Amino acid sequence: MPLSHVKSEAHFARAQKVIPGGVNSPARAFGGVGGTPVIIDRADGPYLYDIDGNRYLDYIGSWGPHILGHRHPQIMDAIQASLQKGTSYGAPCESETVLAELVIAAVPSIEKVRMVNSGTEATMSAIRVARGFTGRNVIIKFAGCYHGHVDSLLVQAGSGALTHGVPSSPGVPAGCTADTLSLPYNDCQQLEDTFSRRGGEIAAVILEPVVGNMGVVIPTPEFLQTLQRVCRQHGAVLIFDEVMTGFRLAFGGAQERFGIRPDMTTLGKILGGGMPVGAYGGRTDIMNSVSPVGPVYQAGTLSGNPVAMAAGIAMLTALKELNPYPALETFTARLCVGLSALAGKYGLPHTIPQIGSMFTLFFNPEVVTSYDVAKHSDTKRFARYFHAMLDGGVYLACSQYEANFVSAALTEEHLQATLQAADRALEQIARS
Ligand code: KE4
Repeated sequence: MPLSHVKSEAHFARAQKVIPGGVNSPARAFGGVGGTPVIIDRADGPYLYDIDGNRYLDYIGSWGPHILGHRHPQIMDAIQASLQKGTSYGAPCESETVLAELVIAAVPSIEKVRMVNSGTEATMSAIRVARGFTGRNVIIKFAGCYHGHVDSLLVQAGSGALTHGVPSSPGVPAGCTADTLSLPYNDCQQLEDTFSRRGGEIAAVILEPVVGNMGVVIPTPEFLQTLQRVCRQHGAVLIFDEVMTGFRLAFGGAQERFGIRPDMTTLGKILGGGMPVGAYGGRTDIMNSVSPVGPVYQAGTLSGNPVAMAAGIAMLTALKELNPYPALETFTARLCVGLSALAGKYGLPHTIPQIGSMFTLFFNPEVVTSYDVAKHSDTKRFARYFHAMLDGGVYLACSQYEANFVSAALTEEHLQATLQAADRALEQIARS
């Protein structure tokens, strides 16, 4: 039974008059699934509540940040306490150092770290630093990976760019992307060949060490090992974009799971506990090229904002205390086994890559290893599944080319409710 979205529809019509597409980020616009985005009124624990009074089990958690669920007491208390001391100083404060120390303790490859305000700022800055440090210009990225809306990285990008069918954006001058090479993810041979031909020009390779932005795509061990080897051989900076996977797949991120030590790492999402925080960091020799120590300029009025730092400190402290990762892995694995059984029961070709608390149900019979495979997914069938689940009170990522995120606020009761909604949804779409 479809839910009532009368108020959301009315408000979204109003929003579209004053905000492009009615959204401040295209990923929220339901472009990949059609229909009208529900307007959220509030969130608590595992739930989102829209302005029509509908309640949803939340499987995006603000696209990753809310690994402990919404309004976690430790994070909310820290934000409230910080607010009593003001909102922003434009001068150094203790909490910036405390959060930097927590990041460095959690991610050993990070020896020095700079806070910024978004994942995009983190990757944009990391690219500039890698180019400044090496004196080289060429950057390698991988098709389907999304690293924020950085000019030089909006080439065959994933996430909203892929969802909306514009993986390489207009408005980016050719000069900005002339030095960006986009290779197939998980393709060791093309990586090797590119380095053989142009190794001396390559400043950095940036990748999602587990892709979330074309749906979940897991790297082969050989791919990661090849990456590390060729970067070291040719003096290129290996950048793990862990904006999504950092503190998500393990406390030390994907690099902890895979035992790979990148030269630089970008972070965001969970790091801010729901507040706007990004960060980039890595080897001391590289990070010492950043102003004011070195010549590579990067700055930000609200970087290291004390309220955001307080939220990040509370988040990382809670994650260390609670260690939710084993339970998240078990929950997510059980959920995906259940979803796959249901999709199979209704004869729906699918694959469900899952790692840690990230998963995607691809309506695609092939195991998705790269952009070329992902793009053959049945996005129309996904759209019907998404809306059927939404009507069932389950809020999934609104694109086939996004990851879902399980939070520690979800319990057995929620797992069963999700599978019951999926049973109805998958039966419904199998019939249509
Ligand atoms: P932000 O600038 O959106 O904070 O971070 C950009 C970014 C960088 N790197 C990775 C691996 C990312 O996943 C992101 C942002 N992720 C998307 C979701 N796929 C954010 C959602 C949105 O754009 O609204």
